[in-house]
Amino acid sequence: MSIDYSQKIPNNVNLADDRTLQRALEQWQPNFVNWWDDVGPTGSTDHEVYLRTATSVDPQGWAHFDHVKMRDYRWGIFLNPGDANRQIHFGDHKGETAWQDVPGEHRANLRRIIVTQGDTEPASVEQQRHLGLTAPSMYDLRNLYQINVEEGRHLWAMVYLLQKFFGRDGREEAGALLERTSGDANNPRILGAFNEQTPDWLAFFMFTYFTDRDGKFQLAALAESAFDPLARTTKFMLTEEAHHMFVGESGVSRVLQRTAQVMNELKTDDAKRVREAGAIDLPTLQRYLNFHYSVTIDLFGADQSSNAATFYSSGLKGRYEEGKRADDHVLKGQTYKVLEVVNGQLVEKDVPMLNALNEVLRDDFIKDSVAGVGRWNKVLEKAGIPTRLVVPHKAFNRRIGALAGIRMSPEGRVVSEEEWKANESQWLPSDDDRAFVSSLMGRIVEPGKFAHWIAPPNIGINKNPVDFDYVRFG
Ligand code: BYC
Repeated sequence: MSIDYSQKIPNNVNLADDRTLQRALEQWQPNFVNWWDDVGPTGSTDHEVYLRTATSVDPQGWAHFDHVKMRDYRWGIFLNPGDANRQIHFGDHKGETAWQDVPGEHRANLRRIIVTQGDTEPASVEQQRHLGLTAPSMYDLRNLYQINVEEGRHLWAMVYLLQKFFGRDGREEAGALLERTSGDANNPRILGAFNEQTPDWLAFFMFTYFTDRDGKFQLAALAESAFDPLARTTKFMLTEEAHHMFVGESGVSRVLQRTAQVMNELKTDDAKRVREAGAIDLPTLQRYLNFHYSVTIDLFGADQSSNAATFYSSGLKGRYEEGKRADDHVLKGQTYKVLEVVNGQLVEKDVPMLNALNEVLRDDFIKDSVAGVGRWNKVLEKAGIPTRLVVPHKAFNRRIGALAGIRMSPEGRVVSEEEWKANESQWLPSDDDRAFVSSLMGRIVEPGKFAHWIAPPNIGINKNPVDFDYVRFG
């Protein structure tokens, strides 16, 4: 399954054999490049960046690393190999052969899922577009650009499905993916978190830790799909996604390392003194975490959703690691616990599991997120700092589902509007926090040099030294 780079659009799907599709995609391609030029990474066009490019979809060596001019990055269409005998392994069609085409009755729902997934990819590029101007190092700048080009490629992955399988509707949707804009009041991106800003690098690291992890779980659920082309394309996207979450996890770890070092040097846990010394204080880090975690868990949708039940039963979207679960994979008659507020108290109630599948996926995400927060705490523990970061309660600061709009402390206590107002700036990043973090952001791009507020990484990219020239400025 090596990728043909001699084509205008690199691909491993024999695009040259389907002239109509090839023409449709070649018409979309310049619109994509215009979109990239307009709202992609600011001022990056002439930079030569040490990027990985997929050369095959073989897990044992799928990527090639080299300096590539950002403008010349080859976005393409890469699907994991197919298995002609693959069977649907959950829902009402369990045991039937997976679909190579879209069944008429599932067309609208599949289109909606693919459009929603596709919409997040360009949205994140738009959200991150100015970060290059304040990169804490050349190494970090390279990682930002790597993520940006791969999110662009993920958009290609969804546009391929739309254009190949959804005819004129698909072409229109592919166009609209380049028209909605993150944060635009008139034509925003579809999901809430993708209309928030990513104004500074702490927000970027939290976003890539938490929000890219939503990507991991949603893509993993789609990789189970009965619609085989969707399963195959999302499997390959997952291969790329791992690095994005690594950037977030290691980014926050490095911030913590520096903060802990400053706290130890000054022998203080006073946030004001830590700030004066040019590091990010732990309460600010906790507030950023609270924000990105709560906004991200909203991305799983309402805790009870008839859409989720339909998506599962009709085979469009499975659960995380569906194949590893030891139940009947149909789930009729089973129940799951969700939260609601009764008389000012949070209570659990049992609801049909099929309707609670958004909550099931959210809970899987939460487990995975908490594990990484534990690894962050090890950094503090090793430095002898007693403070620990924690994820807030699932009901904290929610905007979607039964818990939306309930005023809740991070520990999970229902609070009055008054108490919320009095504490909001302790629980979520305040204007002052954001202004402080923003004041630390300055562009540092000499090889091997790092901003004061973040520790250098232990190792570089692709076994290169940390002070390698990851970006050559044109
Ligand atoms: N914001 O029945 P419900 C990634 C809407 S991230 C705004 O619960 P459903 C990436 C919902 O659309 C992965 N609106 O919905 C990460 C519905 O609207 P309508 C992205 C929201 O369908 C970083 C209504 O509320 N992939 O890849 O069960 C960088 C009722 O809700 C939100 C996917 O999401 C929200 N947060 O669940 C780059 C996978 N949540 O139709 C990339 C595909 C819900 O009533 N998407 N609504 O107007 C899906 O599977 C589903 O659409 C959702 C929503 C799970 C998102």
